[in-house]
Amino acid sequence: ATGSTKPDGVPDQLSEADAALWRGATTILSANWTGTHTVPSRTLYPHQWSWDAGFVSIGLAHTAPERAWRDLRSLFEAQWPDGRVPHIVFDPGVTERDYFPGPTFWASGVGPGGSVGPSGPGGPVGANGGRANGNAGGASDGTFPVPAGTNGGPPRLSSGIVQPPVHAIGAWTVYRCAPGDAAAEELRWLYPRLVAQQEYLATARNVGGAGLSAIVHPWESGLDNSPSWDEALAAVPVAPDVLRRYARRDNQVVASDHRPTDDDYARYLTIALSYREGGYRDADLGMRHPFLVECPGFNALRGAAELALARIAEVVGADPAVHRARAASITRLLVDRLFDPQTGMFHPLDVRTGRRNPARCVNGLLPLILPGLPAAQVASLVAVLESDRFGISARMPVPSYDRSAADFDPFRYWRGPVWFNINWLLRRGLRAHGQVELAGLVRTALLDLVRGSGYYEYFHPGNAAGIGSPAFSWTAALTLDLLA
Ligand code: 2M8
Repeated sequence: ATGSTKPDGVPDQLSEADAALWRGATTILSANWTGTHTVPSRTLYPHQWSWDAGFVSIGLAHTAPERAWRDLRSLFEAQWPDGRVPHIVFDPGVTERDYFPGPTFWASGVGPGGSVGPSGPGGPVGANGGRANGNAGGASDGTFPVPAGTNGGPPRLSSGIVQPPVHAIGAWTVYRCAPGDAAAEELRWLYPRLVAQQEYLATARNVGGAGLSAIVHPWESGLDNSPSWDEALAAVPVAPDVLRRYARRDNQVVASDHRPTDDDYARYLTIALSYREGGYRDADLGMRHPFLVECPGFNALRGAAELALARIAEVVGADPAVHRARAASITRLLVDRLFDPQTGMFHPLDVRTGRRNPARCVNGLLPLILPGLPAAQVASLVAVLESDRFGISARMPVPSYDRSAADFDPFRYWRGPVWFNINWLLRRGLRAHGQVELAGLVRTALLDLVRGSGYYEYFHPGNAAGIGSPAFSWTAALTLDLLA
């Protein structure tokens, strides 16, 4: 935080009520800290999640920057030789009974010499020994090559898919809040790894060929059961018996009518098994993989990551211009490929069919975070945000799905409820485009949510009740950022 603080680190300028909110958030982040990383939730998600770690670092930037750096390091120590940052880094002390699908399901060993591929269910999972071939790391200008095999540490077990790249935004925020030599050193360690992450998404995942990244699984979007994926999922042939072979765990921890359906879950597992059977390789995905979608939210965050990398590059002595150029190109591609003038928002493109998904989902508003988005699209997104469909107001933040849709579901996860991280991103976008008043409304509404209901995973978009995990890390972390 900027400015002076009370003895326990709470910023002086906060009212008593806000100071209590601040303390509550730091307590949750401490309770969810394992010593090397933060779990999203002790009960529901007992491992490290990729984009959660990015959001958590934004909160820790204000209270415990050294923990923020450690958290990001923990994640990037599990980066694959090809540059991908896994969506879950598994804690070996947690069993498959505590979270499914765990390391046995993903079986994503990294073999000697950096080859990736399944090590066989239950089999040994190799070390992330990886950069011997030197192909993954390195800034585009070659200034910061990732040294061979320096990730060190014990072998990491991970999933084989990715999540939206919010980590450069996180790292830049931590540095900005607490600069200095040690922080610059952390940036120097992270920069080539962040670049490798972006390179992976820009090349291996350029399945559609135009330059946007395709996700290979709904989980990669972070918006698991969003209506965004309904059409593409419906076309996935479900592997027979998949739910009998693998038992769900999530719907035993929280109410099953708040979670994805069994039918969704069967498809999630089928798609993951398909990717696993192909050794998590990305070559020829278009010929063989059942789910390939260009998500506007994912790609907008990839663009925003390039802008954060430009700032980081300035600190570490690399070339910022290349990152700015990439952000501009992603912004252009989003407008050309995913914007629909009829709905005034962005829609995911199914690479297999060439069809844009017609549902109006909140990931279609996320390109607002790109400062270079043309004025016409900005105006259009703001109009949608202000319309009854998303109803931005001081009383309630933006829901995850069009309120007027027939299948809007106020309880079911990403099909209606309000999510803190998404609203934090939208607020950032509104500010980037000078929409200070609307940004202020979102902030007020978010803080009212945690004040009234607690630091929940998500919230009912009508009565603001907390749903899912009650002590959720990114909700706590981003509350700190809003208060700081
Ligand atoms: C949710 O996703 C996981 C799978 O990755 C799950 O449902 O088990 C999503 O909300 C995702 O965005 C989030 O990163 C993860 C952990 O908070 O939970």
